Amino acid sequence: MKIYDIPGFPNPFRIRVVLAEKNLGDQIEFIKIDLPAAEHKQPAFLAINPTGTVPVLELDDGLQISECTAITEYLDNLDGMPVLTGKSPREKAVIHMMQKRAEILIDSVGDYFHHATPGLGSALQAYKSPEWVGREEWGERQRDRAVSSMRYFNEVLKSQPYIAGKTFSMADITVLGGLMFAGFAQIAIPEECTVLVGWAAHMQDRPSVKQPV
Ligand SMILES: N[C@@H](CCC(=O)N[C@@H](CS)C(=O)NCC(=O)O)C(=O)O
Repeated sequence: MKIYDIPGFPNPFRIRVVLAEKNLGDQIEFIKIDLPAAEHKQPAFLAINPTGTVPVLELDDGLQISECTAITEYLDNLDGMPVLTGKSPREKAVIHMMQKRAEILIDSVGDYFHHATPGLGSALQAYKSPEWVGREEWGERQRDRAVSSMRYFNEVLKSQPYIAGKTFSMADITVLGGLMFAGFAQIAIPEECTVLVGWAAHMQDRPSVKQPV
């Protein structure tokens, strides 16, 4: 299998944690996509993923799967023993619900970073909406959305050890990716979110998070 990504970026991080959790790292060939050079916006990459984002998983038969949730579902179920996406219908439903909420966090941070800050630099400016449509104001609203999301997860974690309940799941990985991205985009976690901060620190002890593939 191949993965198109760029190491150290938040969404690629999500899949690299999954690979570590499932011990699949040695089955993957990584192909680096140069995001700051806008390689992901060129026709060759858009043919792989029309949304122009990484990561993308490519199977040996050529099928290309984008979207971290879809990639995680595939990798987690490959051995018939899912540990990140739920086993029972109830577990699956809750994990997917919380995964969607976690994606609101990571996507809001991404929208703020790309639209209200210089983002990844000048090569990508051409792919943003022009200033006159209120791009920056919209971007600022995404930052507020990300901060509300942090407050929400802080409340969730007051009554359960993990984002989707009693066990570690892909939703935890997504929130960690969101907080990682927030740090990069200089969106501070609100001071009162001490439970979220403590949880994130505790998650760093997990081998897959400490050392993703
Ligand atoms: N919903 C997508 C998000 C992927 C995403 O936004 N990836 C970032 C890298 S962290 C990206 O490719 N950004 C490039 C851009 O938006 O220009 C997923 O789950 O895979």
